[in-house]
Amino acid sequence: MRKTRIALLEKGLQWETTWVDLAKGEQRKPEYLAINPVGKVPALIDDGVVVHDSTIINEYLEDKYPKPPLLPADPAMRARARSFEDYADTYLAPSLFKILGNLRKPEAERDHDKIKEGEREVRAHFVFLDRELAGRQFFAGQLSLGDISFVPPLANYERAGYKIGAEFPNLLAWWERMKARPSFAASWPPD
Ligand SMILES: N[C@@H](CCC(=O)N[C@@H](CS)C(=O)NCC(=O)O)C(=O)O
Repeated sequence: MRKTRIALLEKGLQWETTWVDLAKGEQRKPEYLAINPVGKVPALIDDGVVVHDSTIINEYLEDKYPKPPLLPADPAMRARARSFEDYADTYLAPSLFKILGNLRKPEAERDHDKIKEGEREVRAHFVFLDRELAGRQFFAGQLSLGDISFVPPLANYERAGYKIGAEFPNLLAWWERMKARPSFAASWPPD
């Protein structure tokens, strides 16, 4: 998953990818369930330790390989970074899915009301995110797991032909900052 690839790249870590073909249901095969009993990707195997769920993998990487840090030192700012990490997964991604999940379907099967609903929700998220970035380079002061978790959903949004509007200047400047990082290009397309 790109979120985890970005964290690995930002920490200068090397990895090897083993692809699990979801369309063929390989995630439900006993060999994979022995690694991740939940039957989802991604999973990380590091020195024999198995970790699954992209958020937990990134937290593990931060604990095991603290330099360079992807969480601030101050507890309040760490909580802020984690809140934005959760916001990307729990709030932004489902709204984007209402749009992108439909655009992946043939035109005749698309639910246009759902797309409109997603677009309205995304706009409200952008209002919030733009406000939270006022006077800040990154969501929690320095680059953190919070910023990283927004990259895959927003990159999907752009690939679908959408743009973050100029009415969200702080969000737009932050997005350009994230896209300028070497980890952005190096994490896509997947290796
Ligand atoms: N919260 C999990 C979500 C994992 C997830 O839903 N992975 C999807 C692919 S993006 C998957 O494995 N789907 C296969 C399936 O549900 O059978 C994470 O961030 O790692």
